[in-house]
Amino acid sequence: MHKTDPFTPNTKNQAVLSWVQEQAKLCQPDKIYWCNGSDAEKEALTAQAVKEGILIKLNQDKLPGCYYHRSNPNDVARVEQCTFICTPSKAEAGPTNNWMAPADMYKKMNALLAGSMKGRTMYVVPYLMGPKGSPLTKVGVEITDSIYVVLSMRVMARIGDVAYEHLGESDDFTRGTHSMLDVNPDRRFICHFPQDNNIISVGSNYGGNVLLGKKCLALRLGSYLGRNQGWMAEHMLILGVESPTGEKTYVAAAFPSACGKTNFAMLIPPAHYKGWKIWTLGDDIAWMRPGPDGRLYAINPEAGYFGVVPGTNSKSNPNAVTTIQRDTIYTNVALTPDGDVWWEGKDGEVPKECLDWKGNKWTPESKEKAAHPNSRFAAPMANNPALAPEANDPNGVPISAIIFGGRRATTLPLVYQTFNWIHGVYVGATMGSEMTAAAVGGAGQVRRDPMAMLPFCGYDMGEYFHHWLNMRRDIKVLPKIFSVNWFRKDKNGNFMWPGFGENMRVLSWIVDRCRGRKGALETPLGWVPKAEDFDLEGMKDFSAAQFNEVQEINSEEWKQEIQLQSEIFLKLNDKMPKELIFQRELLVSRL
Ligand code: GTP
Ligand code: SPV
Ligand code: MN
Repeated sequence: MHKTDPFTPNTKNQAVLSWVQEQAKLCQPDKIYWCNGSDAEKEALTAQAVKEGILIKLNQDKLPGCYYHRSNPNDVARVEQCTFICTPSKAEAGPTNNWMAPADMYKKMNALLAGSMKGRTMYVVPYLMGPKGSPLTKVGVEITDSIYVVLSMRVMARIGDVAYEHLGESDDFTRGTHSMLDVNPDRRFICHFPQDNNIISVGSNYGGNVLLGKKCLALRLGSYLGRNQGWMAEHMLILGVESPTGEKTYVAAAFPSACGKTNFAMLIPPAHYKGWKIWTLGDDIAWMRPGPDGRLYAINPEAGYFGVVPGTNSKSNPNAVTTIQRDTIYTNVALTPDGDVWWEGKDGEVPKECLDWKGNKWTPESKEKAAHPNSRFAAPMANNPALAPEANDPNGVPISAIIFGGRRATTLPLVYQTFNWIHGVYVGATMGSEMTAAAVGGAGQVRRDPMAMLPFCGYDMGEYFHHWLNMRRDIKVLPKIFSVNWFRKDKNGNFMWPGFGENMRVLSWIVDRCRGRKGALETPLGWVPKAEDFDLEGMKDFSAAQFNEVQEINSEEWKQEIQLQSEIFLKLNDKMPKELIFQRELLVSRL
């Protein structure tokens, strides 16, 4: 709808209008700003954010359209302890989620939100999760008092009038209310009300807690809706592998937070893969449903990347380096005197002096890191040189392989293929990973993170496993399921596998397996590549003997691993599908 000033509503949708009025009555903002997603709006809001000191304009010659943000130092990652699933019964949220009864949580949130936007502007951000015209696409409206959230949302989602057009007169949209309050960890809550299609987030201004289309809608509410409606919302990247003859194979992969999805989705193959090309569909979230031909089709509901910055360089991820050269919001990296950004693991020289992520003077002698380990970029996917043209296809792409991978220093080999769908679900359900800086607390500890969804499943995890098993009936052409581990270490604590672009070698074997082109060896875990089938060409520092080491299956370690899996079996006890209990027994007997 055409509008002349941002302070008059730009929609006639009654449900949106009355809900916004209700929230305004509660939060009492000075003004209500109705976002339409235009470029003029971006310019105006960016200028406002710079004026208020929320964003710092970076060197526009080096980084056109790029801005810098420092968060409150107490607010740098997701907060799982403060994340709640508010279903009528505790059982519905399950034993792996924090729970509070909806009425109690609404009461608590309303008390915190009351008058919270006095002296502030309330921004109304309509957005789409998914490409225009897709049957999976969802409409959300986020209310926020953070201009940083508005500007990040316009990178991460398709915002503005396009969402109101999709919504029409319907009241079927996800309501999301966000207020930073005073950014105090004691008043930080990320609350989901699946039955009401509602999200309330207070006390934070960090991505995963406040960009409500992302983890809150696309994963927590999405997984809940998907179970009821027969589709899947997953913490997965989506990529396409194109062969020299133009054959395309699509792969989805679930790795926990900060375990390599963005890097894998943007992979550039080693030099001798002439004519091979990897296309990025998505780097964090996949929505998947069975298509009319019985295959499993995936879309990426997002429109941008909210990626881990440290370690990004032209060796590890050249496509990301290009992607974040323009129109990017950097959060919690270091700032150099010439208005450039810096982080540990960046190309080029270490700056002699800069300001660290807290704004303090930093030199190479400093003990602390210049960039926070969970510093992030928000960049539009359109900047990615490897963006697949199909990324905007409303039908999505047919998935041939699903990969599960964690961060494991021991035990887990580089790659194996599961025997079938049920076995694959077991491998996903029991996967473990070392915790990372993407969530507050516990970094480095191995924990069970089923399908990389432990922090993101919006209902009982045991029911979620049942849903995975049930999907087998609706998907006629089942994707093959694989396990990978890029992070195995040797005795000296060094990664055994070079990773990054070299992961193409693993991907290439996976594609060949999906297309029935390569044989494999049966092991107790599953199918592994025969030595002669695994491409080591051109790897100067990696021998066939090293390949055997990184593939080693150590039965002592596996006995311990099965013990560790008890963590999830005991926690979910009566909800654990019997198929998975049997799979565990089968693994024990094979070992
Ligand atoms: P979220 O955005 O938190 O969901 O994370 P992500 O899964 O997209 O993780 P990302 O690709 O950003 O990688 C996070 C960290 O893993 C970075 O520090 C990378 O350098 C490291 N990493 C990624 N791929 C590899 C790899 O193949 N080998 C090794 N050793 N490290 C990797
Ligand atoms: C993750 O933690 O898995 C992320 C970053 O992708 S955030 O969006 O902050 O959750
Ligand atoms: Mn993620």
